[in-house]
Amino acid sequence: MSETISGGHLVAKALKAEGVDVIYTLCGGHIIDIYDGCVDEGIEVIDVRHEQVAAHAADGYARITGKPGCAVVTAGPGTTDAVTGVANAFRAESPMLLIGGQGALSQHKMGSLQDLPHVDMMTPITKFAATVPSTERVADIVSMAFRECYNGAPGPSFLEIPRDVLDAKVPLEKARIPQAGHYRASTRQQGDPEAIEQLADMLAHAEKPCILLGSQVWTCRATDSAIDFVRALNVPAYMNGSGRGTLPPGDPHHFQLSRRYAFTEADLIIIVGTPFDFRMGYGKRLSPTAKVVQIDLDYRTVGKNRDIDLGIVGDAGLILAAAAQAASGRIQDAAAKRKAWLDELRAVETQAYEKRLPRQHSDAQPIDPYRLVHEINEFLTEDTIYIGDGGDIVTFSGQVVQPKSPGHWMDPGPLGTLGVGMAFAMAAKQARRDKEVLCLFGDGAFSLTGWDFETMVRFDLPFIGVVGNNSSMNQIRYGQAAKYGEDRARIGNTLGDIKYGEFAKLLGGYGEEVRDPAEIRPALERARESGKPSLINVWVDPEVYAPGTMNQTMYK
Ligand SMILES: Cc1ncc(C[n+]2csc(CCOP(=O)(O)OP(=O)(O)O)c2C)c(N)n1
Ligand SMILES: [Mg+2]
Repeated sequence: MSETISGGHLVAKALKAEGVDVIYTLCGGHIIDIYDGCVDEGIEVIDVRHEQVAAHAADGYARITGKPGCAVVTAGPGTTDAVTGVANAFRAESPMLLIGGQGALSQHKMGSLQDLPHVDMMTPITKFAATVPSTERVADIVSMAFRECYNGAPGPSFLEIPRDVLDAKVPLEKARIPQAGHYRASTRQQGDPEAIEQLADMLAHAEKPCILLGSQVWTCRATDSAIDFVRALNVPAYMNGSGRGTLPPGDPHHFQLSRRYAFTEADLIIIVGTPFDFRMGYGKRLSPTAKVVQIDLDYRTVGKNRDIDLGIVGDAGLILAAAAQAASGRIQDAAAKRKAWLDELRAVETQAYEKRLPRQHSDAQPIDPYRLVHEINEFLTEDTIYIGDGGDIVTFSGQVVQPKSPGHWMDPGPLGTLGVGMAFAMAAKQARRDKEVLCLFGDGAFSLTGWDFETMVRFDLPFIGVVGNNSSMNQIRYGQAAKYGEDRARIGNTLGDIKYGEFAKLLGGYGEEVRDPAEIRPALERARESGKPSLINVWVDPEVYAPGTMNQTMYK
């Protein structure tokens, strides 16, 4: 008799071939054969408390490792619970595979337990969504799904595997099992050489250029090319999303607080790997007279919402390296030529920084959120991965917290999903045990997925959690107060005074409460030293709001 293999074991082989060494999951009878396959392939199984967390963790794993992440959830409610995580990965261009269970093919549309039209539901928020039709094809279709994750800008794929397809055993020689490194090609593109020449020309003529390094700079692992580019051509750089930390704070080309000024005054603006979405004011805030260049992995993003002077589709690193090389002979003495422009921006930057400094040093009680995010920023090391998960408090941190290394900043991305924090911390710590992980939560955001603190304890994944607690969904409350008046502003946004430090202790972690701003730093130190998953609950002033919240820029 020939050797046989089951669907679940074929899934595990296909994951292994892709280099996936962990799956995030919440169990169900439809999917247990995948676990059994993971045992054989040496793939770790991290079981969480909510499928949303499993999907966010797969997203986070992809961002941290550069490999696709994988979440496995059961049919029906398991899959619907994971929808938010897939949607977040879709908007954030994060390559992950969600595998959902499904009722047996033999009971198709008969009303089996947990049966739902998963593929129809997932199609608009994935790059690829399909049913696996036969056991022989399981590994083949998993590899297909991974291939599709890398079509243009990366993103998620979804597969549902009917229970009878997953559990059945087929002769080994009948199953197609793609081998590692032999079933998909690199999709990195260098960009049109003519367009690179044009960019080099524009750079040679620009007196006041600036560059925005977006999330794809990290996705493409283009850090070195980006640094070489800005240094060789003496171009001031702004960073957003996962692109934060490409240059360390203090670097002469690192700018943050003068972005609006630069976008108004520049004569050449190069946008790398970030769309003209709400975070960019849909491109409307760029000087109408500046030349605008957009570089992106996705042709659909280039020129969307705003006209551009030059668009280049491809890999940020390859394009920036080629452009720097092409321009190098054409710009004589780039550094000297642009010194005045950099000095001008630095002066704007310094002024903005100094204006805010008293707030960052505030001794007020309840604590000024600026003080909290300032303390966090000072506390971060080169090896601390920073995660922001919340509303107003995270808007504060976006202005003040500067990651010290590339790939050390995580936020949900343009879906603005509350509840990513615990999952990102889980994935970051699991994938990079050598790193410290610090997550700042709003109290509202924390409570969406906070039970997975228990998973952090169970899998011994120490991290420093900080809850900026204002007993409110404050970012929404501000908009209600502004629109309907203070007396009607407390509807639907008020939370209890929960001592999240006690919650951490209940679940086996380290916890503290902080009311005195002078105690923030020592509490952070103690959390670091505890070596446990921790929550420092910092009571912040509910009556102060971040500027971004007050001018409601997220809706503009
Ligand atoms: C999943 C999800 N639900 C709702 C929202 C809308 N929302 C944006 S900010 C916010 C308030 C968050 O409160 P908290 O995390 O406590 O932060 P705070 O604004 O109080 O600092 C809400 C509910 C969202 N972005 N994501
Ligand atoms: Mg809050």
